[in-house]
Parts: sequence; structure tokens; C-alpha cells
Amino acid sequence: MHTGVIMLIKRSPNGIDLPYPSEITPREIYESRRDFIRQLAVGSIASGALLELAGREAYAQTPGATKLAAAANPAYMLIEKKTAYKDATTYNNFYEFGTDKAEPAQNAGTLKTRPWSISIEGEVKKPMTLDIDSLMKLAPMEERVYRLRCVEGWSMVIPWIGYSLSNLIKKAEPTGNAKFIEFVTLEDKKQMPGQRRAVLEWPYVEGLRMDEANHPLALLTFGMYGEVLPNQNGAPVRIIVPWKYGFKSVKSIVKIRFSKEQPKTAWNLAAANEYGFYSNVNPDVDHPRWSQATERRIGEDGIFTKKRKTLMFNGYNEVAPLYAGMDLKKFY
Ligand SMILES: Nc1nc2c(c(=O)[nH]1)N[C@H]1C(S)=C(S)[C@@H](COP(=O)(O)O)O[C@H]1N2
Ligand SMILES: [Mo]
Repeated sequence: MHTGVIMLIKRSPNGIDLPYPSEITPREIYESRRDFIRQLAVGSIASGALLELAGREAYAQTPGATKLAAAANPAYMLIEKKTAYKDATTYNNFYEFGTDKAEPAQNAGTLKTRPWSISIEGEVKKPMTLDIDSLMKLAPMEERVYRLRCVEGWSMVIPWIGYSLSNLIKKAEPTGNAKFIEFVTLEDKKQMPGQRRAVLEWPYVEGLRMDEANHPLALLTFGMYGEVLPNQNGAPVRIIVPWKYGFKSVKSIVKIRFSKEQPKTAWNLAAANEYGFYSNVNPDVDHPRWSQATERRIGEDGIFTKKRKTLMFNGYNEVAPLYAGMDLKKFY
């Protein structure tokens, strides 16, 4: 599905930047639309994409929020209608600010995202503490439109901003013993009032196998919709692992630890029979209490709206080789 779009959008000299609306002249818009309609006519592109081309719409969000410049990476621009900014920032799971979907947006104002540093520890040749602003300069920022599928059965389509996590891993120089990587959220009851209740073991922890973490899709994420992350979405830095259920995408990270052993994970600690370490999106493996075969796209909640089929690996088939020979019913 991606190739069609790449063909019709003007390439910049480095071959990867898509133009921002402000850089597109009316004539280019006209011509690309014409090409696009031709593509539609030959049936090589999904019709929903037409809405998208009409402009990478000017994102209108939080008044006064810090903009975050990024070049769109065409290899990762999912062609689906993006979730409304309002929905993506008011319907959240971030238990550190409450278990209700509306609470993170209401309560996350107490989170202080500057100064902020991340420590890189464990099986690395270069353990270090990185200030958030230097971390943001480690690699060029890219915009990538990913689908996020929550284990609860809903999904969103969000334009994230960040760079492949592999850039940071490379800088840390993992030792030969580093087989896994663990991510730890901030723990501070003052800033995160939800941590006063023992709904999960704090701090929230998650982990990936080293080869998963090094997959180019795994995104160290600093922004969304053209701006820095709102607090409720995991400011100032989180990961997005789009082929896994949303809970693997840890928010507000303060520590990244490389290890020999598979790390513990917050949801596995809470309910091991329901949430495994891998947690790949998989329509064929039901949650013990509900089916995972379909999903509700946030923003499409009419009474007559049909649910969408959930795709294996959330549609990111390129990760399949990571699990070759593994029984994904066993390693759920
Ligand atoms: N620290 C932390 N990270 C977290 C969570 C959380 O409760 N705490 N919730 C997870 C879940 S269940 C989902 S679906 C996604 C939601 O991300 P979003 O609010 O940006 O859509 O964040 C994940 N990351
Ligand atoms: Mo989730």
C-alpha cells in the first residue's frame, strides 16, 4: 500500500522527505492530485488515502504547545484516516494519572517534563545519563503514521514523531550479554497521583527482546501531530512498538536497562495468564476474557459502524521473521 503514495509525491534530494503543506505550491497540489486520481482509477491505492493527500492537514492542537519539526518518512506513512487530535489526547491509558480514559488528560498537568534525563544502564559499554534535549538530537526526527492497537479492542492512527530506537541502542554499545532491554517509567507520587493507588506495581516497566528493540519500526517517540508529546501521551519520551498491544509502548521513560535475562513487565506482573511478555497483536489468540479478532477504531463509534478486522502483527508483517519458529499461542 505504501508504494503507491511514494510514487506520486515529489521526492526531496535526500529522497525521504515528503513536503509539508507550506512547501507545496498550488500547482504541485494540483498535479499530485491528478496523479493520485489516476492511481485511484487503476485501483492501486485505497480510496481513504484521497482524504490524506488533499493535504497532510495542518494539525491544529494545543494552544501554545511546542512545535516539533520532522520529515515524514514515506516508508512508514500508514494510509488511513488519522484519529482526531482531540480523541488521541483525551482517551488515554496512563494509569499513573488514573484508570479512567479521561483522567490522564485531566491530571497529567502535574508532570514536569523539564529538566528530564534518561539513564542507560546494565549490559552496555557506554552507560550514561542523557538529558532529554541531547537525546532529542541523537538522530533526525521523523514523522511516522502508525496504527496503535490497545489490548482492550480499540485502535487509533497517529502521526508520531521520533526516530528508530536502534539509534540509541547503537550509541549505548550493548555488550554480548545484552539479550533484552527494559524500559522504566518515572516513579513519583507527587507528579503522578495515580501511583498512590496500587493498581499496578510501580514504576511501570516493560521490555523487548534485543532484536525486537532493534527493528526499525520500534520508535523512540518525542512528539505527535507536529508537536511535542502532550503529558497524557507520555511526555517527554516514550516508545511506540506498533506491532504489539499498546501497553508495550511505555510512556514517560526515565531508565533503559540492557540485560541478559528477560525483564519483568507491568501487565504480566498484574495478570500473568492474561498478558505475556511478547504481546504481539494477534487476532488468532484471544485474551482469556474476550476475543481479539476485531477492533473499534476510535472516532468511528456510530451504532451501525462495523468493527474492523484486527490484523496479524497489527498489519506490520515485516516483523514476522522475528518470530519464525515460535508458537505465538504459547508466547503470547
Ligand atoms: N507508563 C505507562 N505507559 C503506558 C500505559 C500506562 O498506564 N503507563 N498504558 C499503555 C496502554 S494500555 C496503551 S493502550 C498506550 C496508550 O497510549 P496513548 O494514550 O498515547 O494512546 O500507552 C501504554 N503505555
Ligand atoms: Mo492498552
